[in-house]
Amino acid sequence: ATTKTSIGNFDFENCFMNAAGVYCYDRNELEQLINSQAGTFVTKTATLQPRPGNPEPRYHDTALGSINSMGLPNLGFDYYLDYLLELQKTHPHRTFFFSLVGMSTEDTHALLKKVQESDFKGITELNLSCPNVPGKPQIAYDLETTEKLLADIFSYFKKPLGVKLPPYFDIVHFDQAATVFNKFPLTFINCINSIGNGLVIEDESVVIKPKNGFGGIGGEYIKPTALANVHAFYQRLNPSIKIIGTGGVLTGQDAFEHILCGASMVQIGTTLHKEGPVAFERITNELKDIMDKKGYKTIEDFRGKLKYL
Ligand code: RRO
Repeated sequence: ATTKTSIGNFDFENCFMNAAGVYCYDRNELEQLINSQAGTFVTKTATLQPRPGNPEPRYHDTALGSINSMGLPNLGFDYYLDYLLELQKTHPHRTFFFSLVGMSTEDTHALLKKVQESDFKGITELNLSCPNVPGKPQIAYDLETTEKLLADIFSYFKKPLGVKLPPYFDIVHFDQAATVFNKFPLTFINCINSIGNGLVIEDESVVIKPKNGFGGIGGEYIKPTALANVHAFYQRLNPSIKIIGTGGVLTGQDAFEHILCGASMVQIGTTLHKEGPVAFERITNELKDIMDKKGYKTIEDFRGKLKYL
């Protein structure tokens, strides 16, 4: 079996990649992803200026997943764009993802205008779902703001663009969000970011410092929510908007389920943080074994074909 895939007009040798925030802070980490089995990478979400992020400890692994309140630490837009432009010369046949968001609406437009004016030929992922910057709500929970933002963006942005979404938890919210996204020429949506503002306790204490321990939850805890979001949008979106499935992928079986729900690409966050880039080889082999047993030759043979009772 092959796990190759495509998003928009771009082909990828493997449907697995990192989730933004994990293994993508600097050139050293990104280079390890390039040299792994991953089909591509996405950068740490970049802001206009570099940011140190929240005080440490700000990431903690648990038996069933992780909690983080990183606070958008990143090396700044120029650092990641310079590297991506360099990779276009050294790896001309590969496509990489550039994750971005501004600390304000004005910054977001400034960032996207810089991408539009640059030679960047890859795919841009606009992060509408960071749960960890004090005083800044997850943008995509406000659909009126999101619709206006996307309308303004698509007036000047003509390159491939997708959005990283927070989990939604109500059928009416799936309906309302899909109605907004269907108005725009999005290349993809990515479901889901961490489940925002959970609380992990060990030994009578919180485990991370920022926000008195509140942080985004990832890993095994979140797979059912991630699958529901992938499938809810798969049922509702125009088929030209591809879906990236993220959340709770520990094994090839988890990835198989994301693809059954409609995902064209599968991202790995908490498991990549725990295991390192060798996770891509293990999970890819596990998915191929499942496909071989079932007689599926490509992921298109079962993508979106979830069975109902
Ligand atoms: O940096 C973070 O705290 C962070 C971000 Br921007 C995000 O989108 N999701 C997350 O879990 N952490």
